Amino acid sequence: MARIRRFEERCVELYSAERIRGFMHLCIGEEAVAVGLMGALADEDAVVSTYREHGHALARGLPMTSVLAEMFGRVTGCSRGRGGSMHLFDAGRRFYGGNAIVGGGLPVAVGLALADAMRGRSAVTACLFGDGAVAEGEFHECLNLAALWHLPVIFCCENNRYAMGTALEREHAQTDLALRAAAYGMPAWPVDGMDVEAVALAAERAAAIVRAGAGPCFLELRTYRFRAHSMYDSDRYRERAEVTRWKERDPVDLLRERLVAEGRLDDERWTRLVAQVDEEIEDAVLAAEAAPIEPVEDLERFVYSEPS
Ligand SMILES: Cc1ncc(C[n+]2csc(CCOP(=O)(O)OP(=O)(O)O)c2C)c(N)n1
Ligand SMILES: [Mg+2]
Repeated sequence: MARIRRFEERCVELYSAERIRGFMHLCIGEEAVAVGLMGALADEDAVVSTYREHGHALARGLPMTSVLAEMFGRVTGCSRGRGGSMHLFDAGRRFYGGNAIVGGGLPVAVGLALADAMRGRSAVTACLFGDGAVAEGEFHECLNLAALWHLPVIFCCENNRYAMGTALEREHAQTDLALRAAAYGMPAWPVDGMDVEAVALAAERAAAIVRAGAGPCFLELRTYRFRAHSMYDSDRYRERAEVTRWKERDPVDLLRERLVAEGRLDDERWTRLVAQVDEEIEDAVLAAEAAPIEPVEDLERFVYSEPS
């Protein structure tokens, strides 16, 4: 979580310096969701993510160098620099985006799970999306089909209480999102998304249910983004006091304090850990800056798939 946090804090500086361009959405405050969930998945499982996916990608094991190079628009990026922050993709790690379309990953995830089921594989697909996606038609179509066909999907709703500037209660007639999913006949429950251990336990339980062939599960991961929706958002739709209140349950601090109390972490080890992370980040920045952009001759490649 510290690695994701420091990475994104550095991305803010790089964005201000115009090293990173385009849209950028940060998950600062939501790191426990990424880390808790990915720990419950195996290499053969699939992940479908959103545009707020730096943390998901790093926790899934995409190298920081390939993530940052992508954000710099370099050919060494995981999507050859063509996708940027919102389109991190790594088929080898079964990380199927990064998607700019709210809810756009849901049908992709159900399709992947259907393919795995048809091929008799035991893989599960974890599908991440925001509370905003729950208000869309495709959310309901996807949950319905996944439940009807007993598909191996863990639906992971990152409920950070806002869809851009729209608060949960201004968008949803029923704000208990797990209850909405339960209507499709799948196990669905709310989870403290600020507590990485709670997320990990819930994800392990959900993965076990789904892997056993019982059909999909739904986790409502209650979390909060500490920063604005994106780099272009002036963040004037919520009270400062609310942000401050949520920051009191900062997921990184919560775990660090717990580990210190249990005698499993001390200041020296923590400082060393942060220093290691910072070194990894600076190496990634140097590598991204040194990497080339895609040659103009390649611009038309991948419009159609290439024969292998
Ligand atoms: C289909 C679609 N409608 C609208 C948008 C514009 N849009 C981008 S992000 C966003 C809010 C989504 O909120 P949520 O799903 O809660 O995710 P969060 O940003 O909070 O992580 C909207 C409406 C979009 N990208 N795609
Ligand atoms: Mg949201």
